[in-house]
Amino acid sequence: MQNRVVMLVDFDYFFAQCEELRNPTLKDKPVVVGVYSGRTEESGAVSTSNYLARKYGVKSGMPLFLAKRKLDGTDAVFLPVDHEYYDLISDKIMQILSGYATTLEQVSVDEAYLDVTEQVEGSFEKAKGYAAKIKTDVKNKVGISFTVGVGPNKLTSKIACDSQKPDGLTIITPDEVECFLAPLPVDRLLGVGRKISARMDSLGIKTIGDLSKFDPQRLVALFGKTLGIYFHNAANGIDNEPVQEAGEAESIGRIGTLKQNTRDLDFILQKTDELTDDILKELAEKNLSFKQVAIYAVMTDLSSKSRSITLEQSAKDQETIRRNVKQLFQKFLNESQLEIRRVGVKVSGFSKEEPRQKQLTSFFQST
Ligand code: DCP
Ligand code: CA
Ligand code: CA
Repeated sequence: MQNRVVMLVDFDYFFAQCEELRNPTLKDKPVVVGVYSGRTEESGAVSTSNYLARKYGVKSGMPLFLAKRKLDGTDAVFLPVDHEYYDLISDKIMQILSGYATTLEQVSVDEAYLDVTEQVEGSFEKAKGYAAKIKTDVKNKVGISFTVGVGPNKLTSKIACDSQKPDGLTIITPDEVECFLAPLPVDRLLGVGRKISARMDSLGIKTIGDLSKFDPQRLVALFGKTLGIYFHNAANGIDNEPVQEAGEAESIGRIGTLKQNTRDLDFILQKTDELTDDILKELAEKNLSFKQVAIYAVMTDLSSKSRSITLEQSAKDQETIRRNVKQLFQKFLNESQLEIRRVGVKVSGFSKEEPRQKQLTSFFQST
C-alpha cells in the first residue's frame, strides 16, 4: 500500500490576525484579543495575541489585567472577541482548502487535516511545493497566513506543525518520523496531560523516544489496554486514523469589502448579490436547503453587527436570499447612523434534499 500524505493546517495567531486583516494599522502594534467577563473593565482572559505581544510574555488564557501590565508603556491594542467575523474568515479558508484535498477534516475554527495523498502522488517532495502553493493561494485570496505540518499520518503532521510557527512549513517523511519524535517531551502526544506525564516521569519516561522503547506489556498493565496500546503506537509514530470529512457545515457565509464606505442600499446589494451567488454555488454543490439568512456589517469605526431572520420554510433559491438580505439591510440602515465598510451574507439551518421516492416511503412507514 502506498503511504499517505497528511497535512495539518493551523492558522497563525488566528483571532488577532483576523483583527489585523480588517485593520492593517494594528500590524506593528502588540494586539491582544480577549474575552471580557464584564465584571470590571479589566476582568477577563486573553484569547490570543499577535506575535509582537507574545514577545512581552502575553499568553492565551492569561488574565487581561496581567497582559495589560506586561504591555505597559507600549502602544498595545486590546480588542474583544468577534466570533462571527472569525467564523466567516475561517469558512472562506476552509472552502479554499477543501479544493486542495481528497478529504478535509476540520478540527477547530483554525485547524484542519487534509489528505493530499492523491494530489501529490504520495510524494513528500511534491508535498512541499504543494503546501507552499496552498499558502500563497490563501494569502492572496483571504490575506491570512498559516502554518503547515506534513507527515504520513495525523499524529506526525500535528507535531510537525507545532514545531515551527508562524508561517511555517515542516515536512516529516516516513523515514524521519522516528528521529523527529524521539527527543520531544512525552506530553507532546495527544492524551498525555499533566497527570499522565507525571506518572510517566516517575517511570523514567521523559521523551517520546523513552516511551517508544518502554515495554508495551507493562504499559498495558499500567494504563489499561486501550491507552497502553495507544501510547506505544503513538510513541512509535504509528497512527492509522483516517482524515475524515466531518458532517455538513453548520453555515455557509461570505464576506467582502465595499469599493467605498457607504449607506446606499443599492450599492450594498450589488456586493451582497455577488456574495449570494457564491453561496448558492456551494449550496448547490452540497445539495442543501437553508432556513436562516443573516447579514453582517462592519462599520467605518470597525465595529460590527449582524442580523438574521428565520424563514417559515426551507429554501434554496437566489430570490429568497436576495429578498431577505435586502429587508435585513433596509432595517439595519434605519437603526444605525454609521457608514458600512464590509458586508457579509450567511445562510444556516440546513436540510438535505431527499429524493421524492424516499419521502413517500418514510411517509407510509410512519402512518
Ligand atoms: N483561543 C482562545 N483561548 C485559548 C486558546 C485559543 O480563545 N486559551 C482561540 C484564539 C486563537 C484560536 O483559538 O486565535 C486558535 O488557537 P491556537 O491555539 O491555534 O492559537 P493561535 O492561532 O492564536 O496562535 P498560533 O499562531 O500559536 O497558532
Ligand atoms: Ca492557530
Ligand atoms: Ca489551533
